[in-house]
Amino acid sequence: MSSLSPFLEAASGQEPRHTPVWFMRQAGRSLPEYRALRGEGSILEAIKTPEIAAEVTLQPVRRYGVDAAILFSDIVVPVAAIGFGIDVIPGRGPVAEHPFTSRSDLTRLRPLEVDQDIPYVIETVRHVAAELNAQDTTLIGFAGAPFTVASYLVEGGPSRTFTKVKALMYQDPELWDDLVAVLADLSISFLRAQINAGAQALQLFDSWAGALSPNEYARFALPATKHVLESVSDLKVPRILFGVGTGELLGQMATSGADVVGVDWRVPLDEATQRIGNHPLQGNLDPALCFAPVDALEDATRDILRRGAKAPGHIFNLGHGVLPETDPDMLKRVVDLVHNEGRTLAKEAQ
Ligand code: 1CP
Repeated sequence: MSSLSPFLEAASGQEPRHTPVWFMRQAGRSLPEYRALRGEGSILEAIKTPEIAAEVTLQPVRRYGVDAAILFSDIVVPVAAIGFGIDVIPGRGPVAEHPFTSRSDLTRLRPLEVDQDIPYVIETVRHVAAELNAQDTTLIGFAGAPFTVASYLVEGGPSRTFTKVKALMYQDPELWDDLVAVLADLSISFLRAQINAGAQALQLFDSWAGALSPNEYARFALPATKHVLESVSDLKVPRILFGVGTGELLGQMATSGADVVGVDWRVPLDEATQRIGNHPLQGNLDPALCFAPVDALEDATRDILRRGAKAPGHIFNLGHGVLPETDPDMLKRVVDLVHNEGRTLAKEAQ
């Protein structure tokens, strides 16, 4: 038997013992034990408390038996830690007190000094890695891709239209390039710190890349994303790149240096693998289907397992994060189905 976990087997294109599964945002508000532990207030405070952050990271592993834990953290942790002035408002998301508007704002973005700025992240990772070591569960570290982090800094908060970001890209492309270069360096330091402390895989979240056209993605987002992924290749851990609404970008994402490409629910995985080529895929159950009748949820899960078999490796996940109102029992059903039937359905479909 291989010494790799099922997650790492699938991520490296080997045949896993069972199809691995985890859920983006699995540690979040859908778990009563999370709400009980965390209470009110900014998530950034919880992240700064290693005992709480480690416990929250482990809660979904215990409840669901997922194959990976994702560190309880946020994509804005590095920019917050260097004092850009950003907080995460409950029910809303990251909000910047003074958004990034001009060249002088670059002075508010200094390099990350891991030991001084985020010692709590290192401590949390060490704690979780030690606990998971005895199991076959992989710890995933993560960071935001430069475009998606920039969108919060420039818009000042969550956005649907990305008007300020696009205005900046087109008005002052050199300033944009300088901004994403600084954010790339922050994400590189953040990822390296997590892997050095014991995380065994990494995911780069470019959640809002789907707001860009293929030309915009090629010009304004992909180069900095590539730089991040290539700068961590020496760490020899699987690198996952994920975004939402990226159907028309999947071919470019495959050239980013990512080992595994995350796919949202809009593109069936057999179609996605034609666009992506020879990479394991991660995805892609619509998180809203957890609110549908159980039969529909299970049929959709089986369909994804069959289509995922066309890729050189499949890590089951949702197509985006767990929605806060989700009934945890529905996710438990998905995990059990993927573990019990995943390999059989995949073999039948191959
Ligand atoms: O399982 C987990 O919950 C792991 C921890 C995790 C991760 C992977 C959190 C905690 N945040 C993230 C990444 C993150 N943060 C992303 C990429 C993933 C994705 O697309 O869902 C993004 C876009 C953010 C920014 C963010 N932070 C938002 C989205 C706002 C928007 O633009 O719509 C929100 C709501 C947050 C707050 C947050 N971060 C994490 C949690 C559990 C929460 C909820 C609030 C809380 O409990 O206080």
